[in-house]
Amino acid sequence: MFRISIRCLNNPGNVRFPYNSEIIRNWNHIPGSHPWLNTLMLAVGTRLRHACSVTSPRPTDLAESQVAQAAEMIAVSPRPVLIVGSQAMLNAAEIDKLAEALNSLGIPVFLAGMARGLLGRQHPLNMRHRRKKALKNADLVILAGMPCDFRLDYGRSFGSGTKILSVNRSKTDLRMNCRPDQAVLSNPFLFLCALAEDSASESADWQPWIQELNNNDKEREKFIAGSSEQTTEFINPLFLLKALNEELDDNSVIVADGGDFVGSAANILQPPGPLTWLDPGVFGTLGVGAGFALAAKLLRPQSETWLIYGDGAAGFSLQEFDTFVRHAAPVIAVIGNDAAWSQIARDQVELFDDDVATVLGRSDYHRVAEAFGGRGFLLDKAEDIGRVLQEARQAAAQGVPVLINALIGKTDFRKGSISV
Ligand SMILES: Cc1ncc(C[n+]2csc(CCOP(=O)(O)OP(=O)(O)O)c2C)c(N)n1
Repeated sequence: MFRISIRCLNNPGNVRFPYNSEIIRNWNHIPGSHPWLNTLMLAVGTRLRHACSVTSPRPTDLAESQVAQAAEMIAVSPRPVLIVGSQAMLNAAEIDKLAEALNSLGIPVFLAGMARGLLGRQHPLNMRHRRKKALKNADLVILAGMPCDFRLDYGRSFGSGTKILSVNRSKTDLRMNCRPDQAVLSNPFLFLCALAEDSASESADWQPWIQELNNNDKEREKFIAGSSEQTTEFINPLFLLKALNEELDDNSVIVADGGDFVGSAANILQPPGPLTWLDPGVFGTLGVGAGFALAAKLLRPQSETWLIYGDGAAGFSLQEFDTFVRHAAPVIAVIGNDAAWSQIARDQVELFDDDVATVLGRSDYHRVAEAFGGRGFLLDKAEDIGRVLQEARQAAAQGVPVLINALIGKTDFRKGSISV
C-alpha cells in the first residue's frame, strides 16, 4: 500500500490494482485443488484481470493540430464549463503551469478527483457546487481527463444542445457514454496549456455566466452553513468539517478515506493548493487512507497531513498508527465516528428496511492510537472542537501522530448521493 501511495503521489492515476495474479496462475498446482475449482479460479482470474487492472493510459502527446479548432469552439461559446479530472494532474512536477493555464483561459471550472485544490482555496473561476445544474445550462462542456461516467450521470447531466469537447489520454474514456463534438486523444495537461497559449482564443463575454455559477455556489454554501447549525446527536459532522476547514493552513495535505463523512468533507474542505487532496479514486475503494497519508507525510514532512477517515474505513488501516509512530510520521487522523457504514446503510435501510452489516460501535479508536504511542483525543462536544484541533496540531508539530475520535451525529446531507 505504501509503494502504491508513493507512486500515486508522484504520478497520480498510475496505480495498479494490487491483486495477486501469481496466486491465481498457480492455483492449478496447489495439491488437492478441485478441477471445477480450478476452472472457477481461472474464470475469476480472467475477470479480475479485466476488471481490476487499471492500466495506465498511454502517454499520449499533445494533439497540436486540434488546439485551434478547440479554441474556436470555446471562443463562440457564451456558457462554457470546464471539468478537470485526475488525469490532467499526471504532469505533477510542473502542475503550476496547469493552474496558470486555467487562470488565463478564464473558463469557469469544476475540479474533480485529485484535481481538487489545483486553483487554491478561493478562486473566482473555481466552482465547487451545483455542477449538475451548471452542466444543464452550459452550451459547451470541456471534459479534460474526465470520463463521462456515473459522476456525470453517464451523460444525462448535459443539456440537450450542449456541445462536448473531450480531451483524454485513453481512447475508451474519450468517448465513454457520449459522442463528443470534438474528441481529442491527447494529454489533457499539455492540451489545456497549449489552449491557453493559443492567440485565437478571444473569448465571448463570460462574466454574466460566471456570475450565475458563483451565485449557485453561494446558494449552496448558505444551505451547507444552515445544515451545519442543525442539532444532531453528538457533533453535527458538517459543523465539525467547517471548523476543520477554518483550521487548515496553506501547507496542508488532505487524505480522504471513507463514505458519507468523506463525501461531506469533499463538499466542505478546501484543499489549499495543487496535489493537496488524495482520495481513493472514482470508486471510493476504502483502505487507502493510512498508506496515502504515510506517503504524503514522508514526501512533504513540512506539511500538516490530515487523514479524514470514516469509522468503517479506519478499520482497514488503523493498525498503521504503529507505522506512523515507528517511522516518525506525525499524521493527524480525524475519524468521523457515527457508529455505522452510513453510506451503505443510507440506501440499504430505505430499500430493504434492514441495517444488517452496517452497524458499528462508538469504539474508542483514540485508544488504539495511544496504544501504539501516538496521541488520542475523544471529541464528543462541539464546543471542544477548536481546542482539540489546536492541541492535535501542536502534538503533530512535536512529531507525535494524532488520532481524533470525533463522535458525530446523523444528517440527511448526503441523501440521494450514489453509494459505491
Ligand atoms: C474496499 C471497499 N469495500 C467496500 C466498499 C463499499 N463501501 C462504500 S462506503 C462504505 C462504508 C464506509 O463507512 P465509513 O467509513 O464508516 O463511512 P460513513 O459512510 O459511515 O461516513 C462501504 C462499505 C468500498 N467502497 N470499498
